[in-house]
Amino acid sequence: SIKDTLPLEHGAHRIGNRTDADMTRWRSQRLGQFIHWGLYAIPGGEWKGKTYNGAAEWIRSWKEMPQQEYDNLYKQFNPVNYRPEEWAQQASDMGAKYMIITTKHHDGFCLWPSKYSKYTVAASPWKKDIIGPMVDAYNKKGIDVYLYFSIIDWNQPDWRAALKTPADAAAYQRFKVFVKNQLTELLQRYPTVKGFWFDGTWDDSWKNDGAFSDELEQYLQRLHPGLIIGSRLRADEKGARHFDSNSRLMGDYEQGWERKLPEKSADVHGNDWEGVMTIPENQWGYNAKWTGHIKSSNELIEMLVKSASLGGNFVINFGPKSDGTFRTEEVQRMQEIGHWMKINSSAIDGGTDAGFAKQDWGYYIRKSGTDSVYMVVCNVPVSGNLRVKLPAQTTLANVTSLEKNIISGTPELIGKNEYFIHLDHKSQDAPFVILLQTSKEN
Ligand code: JFZ
Repeated sequence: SIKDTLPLEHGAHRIGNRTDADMTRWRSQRLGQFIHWGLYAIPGGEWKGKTYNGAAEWIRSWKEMPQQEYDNLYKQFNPVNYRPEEWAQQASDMGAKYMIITTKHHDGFCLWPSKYSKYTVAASPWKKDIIGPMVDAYNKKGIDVYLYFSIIDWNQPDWRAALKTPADAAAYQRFKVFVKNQLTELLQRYPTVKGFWFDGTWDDSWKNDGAFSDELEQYLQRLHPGLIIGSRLRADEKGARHFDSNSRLMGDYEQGWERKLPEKSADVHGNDWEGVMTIPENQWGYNAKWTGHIKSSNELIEMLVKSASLGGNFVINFGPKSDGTFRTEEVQRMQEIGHWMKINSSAIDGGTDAGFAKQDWGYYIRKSGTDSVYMVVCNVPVSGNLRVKLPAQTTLANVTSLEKNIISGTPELIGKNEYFIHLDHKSQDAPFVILLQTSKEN
């Protein structure tokens, strides 16, 4: 419920979604790859034979892990099997159109040789930049790169979660200059990047400084026109995050969908949005022991489909090992999703909400701006009859399946604007797609 009652200096600066070419491109991409890679891949959720139960990239905050020992892990960072061209090939084969890489997670370790920090790859045995070759390799495959950047920085003495004293305020002032310097440096070093994926913005120090997040966002977008920044960077002057105190989205898309997805169209208020998803329950960085439920490729495909059907992007996270290779479970999912995308990606690319009444068999996805509506069938009814109810004044011009031998005969008219599509083969091992060409009745 948008109420424009409060005058805000640092609230949303735009009503509705961006319509420029960069954002239109982002909106058409729909499938992304997230990569969490850093020093946390070295312990991989274990320290001195003990297993950490939290997310692997948070192991530094575990009481069993001496922080000094964690901070010295940079002396072991040496991913001798890092092949960015292979990463990019795998991502491309999966069907990812963009990727997000952790340039710096909460621990502060920089995967690029930042001139503003000593705590970088340059000080590690690896010595070399990780980010530059990655950006080049992915771009060569036509994949856009976004830079994850944590505002929380456990390595910077000036970083504060809260400002309790004038000394804290002075330190944080210096920290903000440092943040701005690092972000400027990243854009200067990697000019082809399409945006930043900010994180670690929930502390009081940050959210009580809406003016700074506002100025920073505007500064970055002046420096790099078209740059895409999600809502997680921002707070307004009253400390409201993502949405300002008048309930308007700040930033370019809603960035709060984290290991959960919207259920229905009303949940996203017409805003651009992106969901980020882990394969296990809650592990972003590499954890040697995955426990709990591990999502299958079909589950991830269904989430991708659901996201596209609700006008959002879906980003699957991977946590490479410290040597620079991916665990087999992740490789397998990339390949299986890629296999599915090779047949069905036309249902995903440029997909958006079709505006049709939801049916139990799955999801409708409209190719944005067209009369093509894809039915992605995830739950096959035992009757073999897929119910399709068209909106008023719409007729069915053509029905085809993307894979052969799925539909039997022609659709059966069973009521006004309502059909059964009969299936030939009821048993399927993955979601399958039927394309409806619709037209408006005169
Ligand atoms: C953050 C990080 O702490 C985590 O390590 C990972 O990088 C993830 C992508 O982002 O974790 C969050 C941030 C926000 C929410 C949950 C976890 N949230 O809004 O629910």
